[in-house]
Amino acid sequence: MKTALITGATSGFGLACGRRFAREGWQLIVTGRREERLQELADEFPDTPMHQVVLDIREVDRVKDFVTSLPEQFAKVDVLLNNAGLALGVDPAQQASLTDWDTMVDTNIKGLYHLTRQLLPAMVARNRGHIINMGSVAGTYPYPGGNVYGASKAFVRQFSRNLLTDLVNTRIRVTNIEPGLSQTEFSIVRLHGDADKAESIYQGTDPITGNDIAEIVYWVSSMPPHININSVEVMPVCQSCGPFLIHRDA
Ligand code: NDP
Ligand code: 8X3
Repeated sequence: MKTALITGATSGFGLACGRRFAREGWQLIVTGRREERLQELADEFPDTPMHQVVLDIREVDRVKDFVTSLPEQFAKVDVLLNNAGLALGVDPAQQASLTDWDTMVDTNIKGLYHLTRQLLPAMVARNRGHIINMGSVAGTYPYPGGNVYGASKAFVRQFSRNLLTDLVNTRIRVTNIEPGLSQTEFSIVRLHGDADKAESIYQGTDPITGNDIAEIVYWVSSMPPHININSVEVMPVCQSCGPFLIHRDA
């Protein structure tokens, strides 16, 4: 039985991916801060072996303990889905909260690379594994208010490429998924709980869903072992890239 470790499995993409891999007969290691959501996922799939761990990915010492104390049955991770992450705020840089910036860096960058670093030696020893990182179109294209969030996802994109370079003499695969506008709890979190404002972001659009991303994540993980999908950039049809901005003096 194959094993997928999914961070941020309590909502959105991570939850949808958990369901998808469970339906395909994989066993799961699922993490997130909301214990009741992890339990709900386990209850939904009573026949799926599931190791649920309440873990704040920013607590890097706990990340290490989490990896070293994986039960024997779950210790051989075939897919690591580094999905836990968030955006906080849409203010321009000169007004943005430094606390929010630190939280994004600690979660999207440091949490992701600590967990990856802790798991990699076992993958290299087995010469097997697939690291799937959740990047974003925000890591490639700038937009107003994207500042540190976009920069954190640019880190994820380049880290993914550099991992591939370091691992070129192994069978380990690395993929960066780069979604655009997607309806999850992402915007509610970004707007600090303002659900109405978050809903308005998706009004009149046909956004990506968690199930859409789960389909893509499962697809990249199902490629023949000699194939590595380096990255998948995906937007809903209603989205495109903006023009360059030019400010003209009056
Ligand atoms: P959700 O808010 O629905 O899910 C985010 C997940 O991340 C939750 O399970 C949450 O779990 C977890 N998480 C956040 N902070 C932490 C933390 N400190 N420790 C552990 N887990 C944490 O949003 P999405 O599903 O949309 O987001 C998933 C990923 O996809 C993120 O990396 C996001 O940046 C990225 N993304 C999202 C897009 C979108 O438009 N929605 C587009 C492109 C990329 P809990 O709160 O229980 O800890
Ligand atoms: C989330 C997509 O465009 O809101 O990463 O930054 S976007």
